[in-house]
Amino acid sequence: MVDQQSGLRFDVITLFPDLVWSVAGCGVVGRALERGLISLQCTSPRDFTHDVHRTVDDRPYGGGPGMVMKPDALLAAIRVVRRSNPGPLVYMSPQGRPLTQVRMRQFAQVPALILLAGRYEGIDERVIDLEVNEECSLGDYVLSGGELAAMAVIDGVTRLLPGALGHDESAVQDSFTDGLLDCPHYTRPDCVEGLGVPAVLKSGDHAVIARWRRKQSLGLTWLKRPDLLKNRILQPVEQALLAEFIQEYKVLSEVKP
Ligand code: 9WO
Repeated sequence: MVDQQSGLRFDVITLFPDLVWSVAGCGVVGRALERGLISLQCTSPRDFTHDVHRTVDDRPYGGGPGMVMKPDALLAAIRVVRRSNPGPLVYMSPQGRPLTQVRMRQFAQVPALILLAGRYEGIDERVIDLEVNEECSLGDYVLSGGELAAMAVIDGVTRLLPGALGHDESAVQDSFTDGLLDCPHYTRPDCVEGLGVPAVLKSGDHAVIARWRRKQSLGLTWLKRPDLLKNRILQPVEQALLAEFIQEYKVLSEVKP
C-alpha cells in the first residue's frame, strides 16, 4: 500500500535502473528523496525473464531494423509494480501527448505515478493497449530510451511539491506558471565584460521592478515564442506593457542593424 507519509510515489519500469538512480540522486529530486517528499522504486523487466540469456527484446514482425521490447517480461514487471502502486501508468514516447506545465501540476496532485521507459525501437503495441493509461512526449525528437524523459517528469513534478524547493527557490514565478516565458535575471557583479544591469532592478522600487519583469516576460514571449500568445487573451494592462516593449524593440532595431 502507498504510505501517506512517504509523499508522491514514483515507480519507473526500466532496463537501466542505474541510469535512473544516477539522475535521481542529484539536486531537488535527491533532496526530496532524502526528506521523504517522494519515494522512488525502479523495476527492470529483465528480472522477469525466465531464459538463460534474460532476453527482453525480439525482432519486429514485418521485418526491418532494430528490436522491440518483448511483451511477456514487460507485462510481468508492470503487474508487480501495480500491486503496490495504484497510480496511472505513463509511457514516455515521442508518439505521446506533448507534456506541459499544466500536466506537471496535475501529476503533482496524484499520490502515485508509474513511468514506463522503453528502449530499442519501442514496446510491443499490445502492452500499450493493455496497460498504458497515458502516453507522454517531451517533444518532437527521439532519444535512445525513455529514461531521461521519465526523469524529466519526476524532476518537473517533484519541484512543484510543497517543501521541495528551498526558501530562495521558487516554483511560483518560473516560466510557464503563467503561460509566459520567464524574465531575464541578473546577479552581481554590476558589470560583466562591459555589460551592466538594467537600472530599474537596482532602484529598490518593487512595484516598478514587478512591472518591468512582467513587460520583459510578455515581450520575450512575443519575440521568442509567439505561439504561446496565440491562444491567450491579454489583460489591458498586459496589452499596454507588450505595446511598450514592442515600441522599444522597434526603436532599438532601427538604430542597431
Ligand atoms: C525510434 C524511431 C526511429 C525512427 C522514427 C521514429 C522513431 N521513434 C523511435 C522511438 O520511439 N524509439 C523509442 C526509444 C522507443 C521508446 C523509448 N525510446 C524513446 C523515448 N526515445 N525517445 C523517447 C522520448 C520520450 C519522451 N519524449 C521524447 C522522447
